[in-house]
Amino acid sequence: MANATLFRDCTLATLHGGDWGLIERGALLAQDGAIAWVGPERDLPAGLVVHAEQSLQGALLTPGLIDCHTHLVYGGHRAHEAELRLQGATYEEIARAGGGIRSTVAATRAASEADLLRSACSRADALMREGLTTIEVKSGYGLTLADEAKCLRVARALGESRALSVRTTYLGAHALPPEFEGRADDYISAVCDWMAPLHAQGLVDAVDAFCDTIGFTPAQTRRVFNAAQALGLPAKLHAEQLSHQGGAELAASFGALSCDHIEHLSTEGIAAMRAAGTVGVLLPAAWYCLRDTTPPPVAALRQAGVPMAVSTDHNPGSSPCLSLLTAMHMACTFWRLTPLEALLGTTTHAAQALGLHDRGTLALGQRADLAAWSVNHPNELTYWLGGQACTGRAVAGQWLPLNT
Ligand code: DI6
Ligand code: FE
Repeated sequence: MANATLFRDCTLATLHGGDWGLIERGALLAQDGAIAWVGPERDLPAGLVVHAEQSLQGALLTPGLIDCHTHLVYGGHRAHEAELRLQGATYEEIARAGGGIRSTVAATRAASEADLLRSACSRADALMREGLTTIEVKSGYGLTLADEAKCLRVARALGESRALSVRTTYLGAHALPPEFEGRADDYISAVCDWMAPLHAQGLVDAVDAFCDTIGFTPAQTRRVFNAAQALGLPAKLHAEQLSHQGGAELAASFGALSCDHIEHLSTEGIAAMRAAGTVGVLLPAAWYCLRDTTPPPVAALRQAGVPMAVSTDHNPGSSPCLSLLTAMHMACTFWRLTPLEALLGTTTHAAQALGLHDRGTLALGQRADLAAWSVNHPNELTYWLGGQACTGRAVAGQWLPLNT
């Protein structure tokens, strides 16, 4: 059945052409889930078929926000490790002592699918209160075929239980599970073997790996990417987070959608990403929580024209962050992104980092995924720190007001 909702009485930030694309007193028609008309209200063509009207009461309307890098599905939490870090222990020391990712792996394996879904839904709810309409969710805390499948099924179920698009990423190469101690190459063989059955179950949209000193080597990462390529799955990479490994060049050589973290990215890595059209995903909340001091080379990325996305990296270890607006604020405050770059980083460029071409701007034919905000100008989205600026979302044209 045809369905057309006219959103009116709003200021639009269309992000057209990579700019704010502001339209005062704007209107937007969502028809059958997509944007069928957008522009100043006074230019609305006569005779438009409209089934429902939604006054946004002067709100700012942006594309719905996209969190393009999260580890949302896991059991337990690691508040005790955060406390150890406050006393001086480093993330790497905790990981090497058997804590870190491995402790979450144990809790995730022990958790039921229902429990994992419950906790993931409550985290997603927090993100959706800030205008989130699309989220990427990585596996990587199961590390057996059955447990990776379980986590990816939970991610898919999240998309069924909430008005939210979910993209899944297989991150089997996240950490070495205890049963493979001393046999990292064997584990990578298993990670590659599991990929086809997971993909056959419709559980995998992209493949990621953690290429770092406490993760896997570039050679091991290459094996994972070769397996992904053979299945036609796009690559993403946790690259150059704690050290420089040349992971960015490797990922770019596979045409990766994104390289994420990239604090220790080299000039060669930037050039390779630029040539491959790979997005640089900035994760300031992880950097902040780990009290890191090496910032990603934002000015060089900007100068090279590498698109930058911004994400929470939500995970129980390095980034228990449930606020994409806070991550955007941090990207501006710590790394001097402009407020426009931060918003592009959670809309247009975040969509690109997920290989999605149907969202991220307010343009004809795009999905009508929208966020409404009680602010006058989009630069306020990275100005306020906390508060409740989001007044509602629309997902595929369906208006979902926030009851504050
Ligand atoms: N980098 C990260 O930021 C997360 N994983 C990774 O490879 C952290 C995961 C964790 O500490 O649980
Ligand atoms: Fe991560």
